Amino acid sequence: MNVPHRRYNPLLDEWVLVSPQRLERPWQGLEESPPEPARPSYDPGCYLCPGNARARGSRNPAYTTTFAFDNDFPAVVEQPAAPEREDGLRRSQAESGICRVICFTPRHDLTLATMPAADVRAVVDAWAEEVRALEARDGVGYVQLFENKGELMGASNPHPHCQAWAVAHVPTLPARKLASQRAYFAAHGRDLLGDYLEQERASAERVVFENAHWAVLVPFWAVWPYETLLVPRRRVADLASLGPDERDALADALHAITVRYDNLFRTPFPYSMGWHGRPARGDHPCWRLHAVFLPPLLRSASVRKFLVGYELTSEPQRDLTPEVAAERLRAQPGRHHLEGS
Ligand code: H2U
Repeated sequence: MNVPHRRYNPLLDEWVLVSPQRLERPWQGLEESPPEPARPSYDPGCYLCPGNARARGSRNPAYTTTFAFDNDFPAVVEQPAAPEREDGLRRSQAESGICRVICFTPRHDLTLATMPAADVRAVVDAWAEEVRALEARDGVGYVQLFENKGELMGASNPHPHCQAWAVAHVPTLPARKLASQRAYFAAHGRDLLGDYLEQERASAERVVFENAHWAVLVPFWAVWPYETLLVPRRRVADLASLGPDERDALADALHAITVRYDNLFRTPFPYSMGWHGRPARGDHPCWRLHAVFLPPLLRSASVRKFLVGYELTSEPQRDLTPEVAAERLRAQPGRHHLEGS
């Protein structure tokens, strides 16, 4: 479909405008500066490296695998928060919770794309355990796990890490996904993402990578140029429910997609990645665990997609089709471009 059209996102119940011809327009706008040169394996000035002092004085242990700690600058806190208010159309709600930071490895210079498979598996285990432990705490309604990678995405530190924010309310996007998956399950008796995965595997057009337990695809409704969806072949609703083989296969899938991202423009590919597991409370047979990768780069390592004018005021718009994006990612070698060089 090489002409402008709209596509529906059944998970978020919203539309995206697809304008493939827009990539032909000349670009005289911002070019991002090239990423910083190779990093050292240990940086004495890094707040997240083993043995170093953090910004508020705590000292990291000399950790040798993953390491998680309470965020020193949390977005939510456990103390009793502001009371609820309703004043006409002016409504506010108390919010409370816990913010954690999870370092993937003691090595300052690595990423999910360049870490050994066994170490990525350790990250998967740390994610599952962090989410499980946070969900077990009183008053937690949802745990959002996310990684902001690269300066372009506003990461404040290049040391490989992610964050987990446990909050009392189910936030806006997971709440919308809950409503959509619930409605679909009520109407069809099957889960929405399971049916979607089956349809995509049948045509294979948008599938980038598959192994025995996971698939990575550019969703039909992708907004960001090289956005991908990582989804398990079995309906599992949260990270902690993944079995050992599924965790190994997840490490393999994470490696596969992040390597292809780096290879695409031969740069450490920036992205925001988020896990969407089921809400912490209640039974959710409709929910299938999934992760989204939302990378901003469009044309090269230095030209990004801006979601501004029409996108901010009307609806998201993308410039290349999800099918072309999937084809380009699929064509990338599974071996990292820096490996062996
Ligand atoms: P980002 O790179 O995505 O901003 O994540 C880094 C997090 O680490 C950030 O939330 C926390 C910041 O608050 N942090 C600490 O908790 N202690 C520090 O000493 C530095 C950074």
